[in-house]
Amino acid sequence: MTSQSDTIAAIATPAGTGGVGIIRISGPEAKTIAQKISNRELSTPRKTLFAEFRNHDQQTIDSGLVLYFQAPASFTGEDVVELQGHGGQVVMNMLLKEVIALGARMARPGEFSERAFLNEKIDLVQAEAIADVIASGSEQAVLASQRSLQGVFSAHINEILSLLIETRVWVESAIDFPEEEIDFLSDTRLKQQMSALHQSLKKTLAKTETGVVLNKGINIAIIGKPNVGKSSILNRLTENDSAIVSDVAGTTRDVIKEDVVIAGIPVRLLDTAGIHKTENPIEQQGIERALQVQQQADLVLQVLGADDEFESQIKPQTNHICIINKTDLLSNDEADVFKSKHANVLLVSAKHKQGIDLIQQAIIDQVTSGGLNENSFTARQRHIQQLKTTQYHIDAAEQQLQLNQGELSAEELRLAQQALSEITGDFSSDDLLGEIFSSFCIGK
Ligand SMILES: Nc1nc2c(ncn2[C@@H]2O[C@H](COP(=O)(O)OP(=O)(O)O)[C@@H](O)[C@H]2O)c(=O)[nH]1
Ligand SMILES: [Mg+2]
Repeated sequence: MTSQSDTIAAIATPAGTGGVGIIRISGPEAKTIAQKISNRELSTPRKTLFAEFRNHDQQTIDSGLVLYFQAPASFTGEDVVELQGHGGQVVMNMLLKEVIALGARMARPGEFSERAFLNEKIDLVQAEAIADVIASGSEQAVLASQRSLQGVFSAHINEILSLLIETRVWVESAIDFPEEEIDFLSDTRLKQQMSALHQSLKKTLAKTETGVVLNKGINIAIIGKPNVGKSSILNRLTENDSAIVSDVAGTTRDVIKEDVVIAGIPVRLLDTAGIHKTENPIEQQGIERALQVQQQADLVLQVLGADDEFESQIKPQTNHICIINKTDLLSNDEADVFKSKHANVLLVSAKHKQGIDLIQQAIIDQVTSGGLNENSFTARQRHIQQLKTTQYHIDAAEQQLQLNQGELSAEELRLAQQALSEITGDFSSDDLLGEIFSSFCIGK
């Protein structure tokens, strides 16, 4: 970790041209540097001043607003100044060069957020949420990442953490007072506590999994034989004619990618070549790609045609949604009989726009536990891993408790707490922090 006694600066607005460009400076020299450049006294924090920004030769480089936040009441917890000038690459770079010449150094990606974390303005989950807000792929993802930023996800973690600490204290005191150990450890209240911990963890894990889906989005592959209507289904889901639909088998060869938002979840749909035996080398390549896409997808829409021997082809698989298309070719009786036998298979007619809502609902059901709501937050794969490790150690602690092994149980609980604390960053290595913040953009 670098020392925080230096002053960092970066262009906080995106590269390119725009009406306004912002340079952000944070650290002990921020105020002095900004005063020199603007030739203004920054005596009142949060007061907006208009100023000319001058270089060392007193030439005017730009003009704009100066905004000063006094430590600790700033984003980073340090003195922060924003110079808001004109949004041109060259003028911004000239201004930044001047700031650097006056004693600041270029900020690394994510360094402002990292300082906010190190100064305990935000926890690690909140810092990650800042990057997630910026990268959000749907309106729901924006709202959910704002909730993470406001601490909704952290509150879930802290709740489990306090349950866990309570349990630890309980078990540790049983070890410290061995004459009472038997009673302590076999106490039904301790068992209840353990089960409350389990429940709480399980609930949070499910919500976190939904949070990752919202954050990262999902890939869905549309797979099936030629001519069953895969491309037609893609077009219905995207509500435009992205893929060529034709009664000529083998029309789709390349993988067609379309991004849509389904009930708030950013989805990448992948339409593929129909899978069958063929001598055509181009089609063969397409089929190979289709199989690859199928393997890598988070979810597969397995499409069968109602004009084919479809019933024998239904093979329930995890992460698969089975769809019978062209059901306009079935009689009502045929459809009813089929439905009574296969409740989980969707009957659809892409041609008549029927059942598309069923596909959307099935997707949501598969990837979220109970859909999205106003409590959903965003999360990352890292959080799921830590929660699973926590769960593993709590399971082990429970087993040791059943064997009356107080010390081993206490050790497992300690490891569980450590794993959980890595989520919010109460306990974290420099490596982890480096990995997280280096993926941020510059100036954030
Ligand atoms: N009757 C009927 N025909 C359909 C339906 N969906 C697609 N088709 C037709 O089936 C043929 C193949 O469709 P396409 O989407 O290209 O299938 P793909 O090869 O699986 O991508 C086209 O002639 C479509 O018009 C449907 O729901 N009902
Ligand atoms: Mg096709």
